[in-house]
Amino acid sequence: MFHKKISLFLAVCSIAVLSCNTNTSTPADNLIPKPVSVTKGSGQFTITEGTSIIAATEAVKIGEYLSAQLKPATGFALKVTPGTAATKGSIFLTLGGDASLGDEGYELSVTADQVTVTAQKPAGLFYGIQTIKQLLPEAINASAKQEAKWELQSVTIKDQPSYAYRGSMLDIARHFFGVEDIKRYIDLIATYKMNTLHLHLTDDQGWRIEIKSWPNLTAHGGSTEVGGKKGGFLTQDQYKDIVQYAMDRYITIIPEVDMPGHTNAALASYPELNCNDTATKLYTGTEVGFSTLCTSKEVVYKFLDDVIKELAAITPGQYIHIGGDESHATKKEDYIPFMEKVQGIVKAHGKLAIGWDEIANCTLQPNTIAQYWADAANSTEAVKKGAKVIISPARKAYADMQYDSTTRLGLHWAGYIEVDTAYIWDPATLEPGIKRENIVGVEAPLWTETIVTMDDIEYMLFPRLPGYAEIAWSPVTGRSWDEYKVRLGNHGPRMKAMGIDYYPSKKVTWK
Ligand code: TNX
Repeated sequence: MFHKKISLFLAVCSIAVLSCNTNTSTPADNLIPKPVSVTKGSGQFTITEGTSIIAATEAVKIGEYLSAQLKPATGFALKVTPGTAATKGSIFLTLGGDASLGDEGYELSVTADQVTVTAQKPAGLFYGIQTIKQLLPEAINASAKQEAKWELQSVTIKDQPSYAYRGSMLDIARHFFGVEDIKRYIDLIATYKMNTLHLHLTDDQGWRIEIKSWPNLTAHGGSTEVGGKKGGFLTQDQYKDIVQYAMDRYITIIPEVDMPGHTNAALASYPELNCNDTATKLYTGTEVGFSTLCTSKEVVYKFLDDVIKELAAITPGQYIHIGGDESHATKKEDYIPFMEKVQGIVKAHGKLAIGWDEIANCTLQPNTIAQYWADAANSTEAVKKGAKVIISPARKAYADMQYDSTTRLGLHWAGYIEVDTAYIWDPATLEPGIKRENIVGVEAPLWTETIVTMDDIEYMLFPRLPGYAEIAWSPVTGRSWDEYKVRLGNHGPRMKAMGIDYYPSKKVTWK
């Protein structure tokens, strides 16, 4: 009996050892997005109650963000002190260093004595902090106090993004999502070093941003959503709060007002926007391409001028997205001068325009960006006209596409997008006519015809979003699915600790 017990004990031990041996990687091996260079050292730094955060004056706010990020799981309230020199046992955030790191790059050094993040600009420090979090045990992502040793392995990391534009889009028009959900969305994309959130604010099913000079847009046009339930909208104050929250995380909000199609909510709210002067009915279905503003009416341009003026005034970012997709109910000869005129309105209010790839049919203002979603010919045409392109190919980057035929949410008109399909592509070689130098970056849009709750959002975004973030951030050389899928699998407990109920794809071995 005694011997049996011992041998059972030994058997269990050796299995434990074996399973440990099969996964000896450390957090530094599993970073997403993968840094440009990681050199592991020996020893580790331990964060304790007494660890202080020392930050350059311009970085005190970032130091406070770090302290707040570490607090829930560690229970420590780390003190942040302004300063220009590190002391032993501190986390030091400092500006300067290697100029080649650029506006968003950072260098992170972890030794037994201290952690130092160096960057040219505060944004780089912010990204360094995201890396620090991923170097800590996964329990750091929990929202309540955990028992863990808060150790970071010694390492030197040099890192900077491949693309300047790294984003996601959330459609709050088909189903409305309010301030708390949008803030969580911002936190989730910030974790993966994305810097842009495109908000699709208006569509056939709802107008979701308060426009003071046209109040019925939200009073009536925002009152429902897909499926017929009560809708909702953001007041300008709420929008400003979101913009600030995003800015504190180095994320730019790009607001989209879609036009001349996808406008039923506006057409239902103001009869004069229709060619027959008759308001349409509110729409709660999911068809596309049936609505259009009356492009020959002066009042329509007065309307758009007011809308863009109000939006520009509360949007510090330089871009306003003017949609332009799927305007099947607008004649092409009307669509072209309309989109050209609206680009002018955006410019008059001091902003630059982005349009979905159909905008390539028009004369483009210098600096208008085309967003490639469906039509390679359009996008290539935009490049020929000198425009830069955001790469969001539906067949690769649409987060509302189902993973496979069993996915309970989402659509599949552009195909099924398993986690490997979402990862295995390179924006710079996707289309022969769109080269690296024509591309500002990558965006993964999430349309919400079938997405009703924050849980639904997270299920569709995860685990694809970390891959999109990596495509936008990490060098293409050295990227491979076989290597990435191991990191992603090891990342599972982190997503769980963040409270994300991700799709457990069979293509990945989950830790
Ligand atoms: C196409 S993408 C659309 C959206 C839909 C989406 C659903 C684009 C510019 N237009 O209106 O919501 O497909 O996947």
